Amino acid sequence: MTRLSRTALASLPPAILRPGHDPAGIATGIVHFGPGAFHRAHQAAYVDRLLDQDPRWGIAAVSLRSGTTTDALKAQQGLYALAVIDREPETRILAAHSDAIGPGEGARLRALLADPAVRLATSTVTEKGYCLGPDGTLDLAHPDIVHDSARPAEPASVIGWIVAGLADRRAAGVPPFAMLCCDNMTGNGAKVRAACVTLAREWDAGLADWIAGEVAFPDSMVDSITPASDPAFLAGVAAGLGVEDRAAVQRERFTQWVLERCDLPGAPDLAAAGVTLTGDVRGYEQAKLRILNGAHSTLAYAGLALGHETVFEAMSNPALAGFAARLVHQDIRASLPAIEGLDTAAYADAVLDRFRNPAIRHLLSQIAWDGSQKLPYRILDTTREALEAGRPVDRLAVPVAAWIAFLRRKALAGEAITDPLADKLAAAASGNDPVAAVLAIRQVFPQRLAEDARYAAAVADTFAMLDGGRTDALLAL
Ligand code: CS2
Repeated sequence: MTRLSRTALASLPPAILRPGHDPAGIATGIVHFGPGAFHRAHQAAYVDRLLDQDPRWGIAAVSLRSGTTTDALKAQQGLYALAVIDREPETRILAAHSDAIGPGEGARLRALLADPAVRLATSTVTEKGYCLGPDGTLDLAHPDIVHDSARPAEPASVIGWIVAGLADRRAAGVPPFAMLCCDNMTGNGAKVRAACVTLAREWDAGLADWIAGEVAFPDSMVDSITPASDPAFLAGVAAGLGVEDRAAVQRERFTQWVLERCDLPGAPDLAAAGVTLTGDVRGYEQAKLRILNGAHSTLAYAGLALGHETVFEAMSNPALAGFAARLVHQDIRASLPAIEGLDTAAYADAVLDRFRNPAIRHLLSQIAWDGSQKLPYRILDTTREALEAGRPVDRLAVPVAAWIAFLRRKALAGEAITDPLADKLAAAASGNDPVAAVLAIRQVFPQRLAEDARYAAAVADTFAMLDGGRTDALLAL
């Protein structure tokens, strides 16, 4: 089967929506690290719209570890299909990528990051991709950071590449690019800024001060449910297009990108592409991370324990859906401050409704990845605040207990755990007292939380309910 390409565009079936600009006429103005499905379905869709108005902002997709996506983008001249799978489905060809840089193309990446035409760098490399420690600051003992501290010319980490790019610009008298982190972390911009300044200080104090003073790292919140592109989905896309597309992505219709309002001189006008600018992005970030991602992780671990496979299936279990609704409305919302322009009750209902989309097959096992990196932002911050305020934590203990049960099942079955702390987690979860051993992992649970007697008892009790098959009682909490 032929591959999707610029020439193939003309012969696609009429129902397929085409780019509103000439894909051959776009220049690179944005460098993006981590062109996984989420980036291709989310930020790229906004930039595609922006390119209809201004051709300067094509994206160079950078992948430091695997060439699969960058090879597909190269083979398809940056084109791929975005399938919006909702009550009214549509397929649209995006033409947002002007370049792709895979592993082993460091010289090209270095040149691009120094290019004055590039005014924005963005990233979706997942929480673990930033090499942060449990307190959210750069982990100087992380192997990639140890490498980058010693060899600034050939970075291994994304943080190393950003700092190297900024260093080249400073040396050449080129204004910096703005750096926009699009991963699910609270204060994502501030964390990446601090990480870059810390690494730069290992190299050159003047560079660190320049980055701290001159480079914008706005916080942002991103949201759109994007199930992985599995072989069945790709086969369906190929059948619909009549050409093969190895970079196709799928997502729900809902999409949101909220960005801290700040001065980004020379950067693309993201507001013109539908991005919301606000003075209170932290509020949106917290609401989204705690409500949507918190409920997602809860459904994932509890749903897998109950034998469900997808978010839709988990939400079709009335006891589990009821539990999730109580957790969100009674425990999580109580931890959120008033957020201007956001009614958290309506927001929570809308989120739970999105989980009931029958057209989306979002695997719980996908959400269950990297629990050690996700749970602190999604559940543990809420729990810590609940304890401080004297609110109950029984329901909030359930996702953690279900995570420990999930780790234990995997470890005892000898199955791989996808998590940067996999070995440590497997060892802790397979022992005699899995709850105490997992709570003792300081990279996940801060001491004050793990050693709070009320919390430790709540996790132990809910774990015992799950382990003893008393799920009715658990979900009635
Ligand atoms: C999910 C997120 O995989 C996960 O952990 O919770 O990817 C979620 O679908 C997105 O954040 C939605 O915006």
